[in-house]
Amino acid sequence: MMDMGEEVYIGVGSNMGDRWHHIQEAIALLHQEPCCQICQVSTLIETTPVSSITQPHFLNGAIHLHTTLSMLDFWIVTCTIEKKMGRETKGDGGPRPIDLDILFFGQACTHQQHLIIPHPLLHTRAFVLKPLLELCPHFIHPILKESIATLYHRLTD
Ligand code: PH2
Ligand code: MG
Ligand code: MG
Repeated sequence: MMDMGEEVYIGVGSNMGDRWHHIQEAIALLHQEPCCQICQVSTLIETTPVSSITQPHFLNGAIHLHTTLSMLDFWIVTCTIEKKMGRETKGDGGPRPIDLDILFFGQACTHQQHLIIPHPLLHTRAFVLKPLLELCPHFIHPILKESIATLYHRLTD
């Protein structure tokens, strides 16, 4: 049987140019990766920026995929796609054509300089939890030990 690898959830966002087209392009580039199998893409939703600077509204969604890559190799894939799509490495939180954030990599946890998994803010952000709620309401956050549905309802109810 084929090794399905790790169950991964990515948050995807765009607030520059043709946002829908950027997200479709990122999905197509992930689809081309031989070690990645896309399972499901959430509905894309228009969201108000959570930001200290004024910037355009986002289109946000989440992607469920399986990968046989290691966490670091998969992270390099996401960074390479961001770069290929014109993402600048300013890290100033300003508008971007594409943002690919690894939310969960199975139940794995890491805390490195540029990579923290699970994403440290995901339980505070409705623009992340709402798309996840559609894909995996019963997925358990490996640190908080609570389901996406519980985290979503705690934030929004
Ligand atoms: N991403 C951020 C900061 N703020 N706000 C929304 N609505 N959507 C995002 O994807 C987003 C944000 C940093 O990556
Ligand atoms: Mg982000
Ligand atoms: Mg990011």
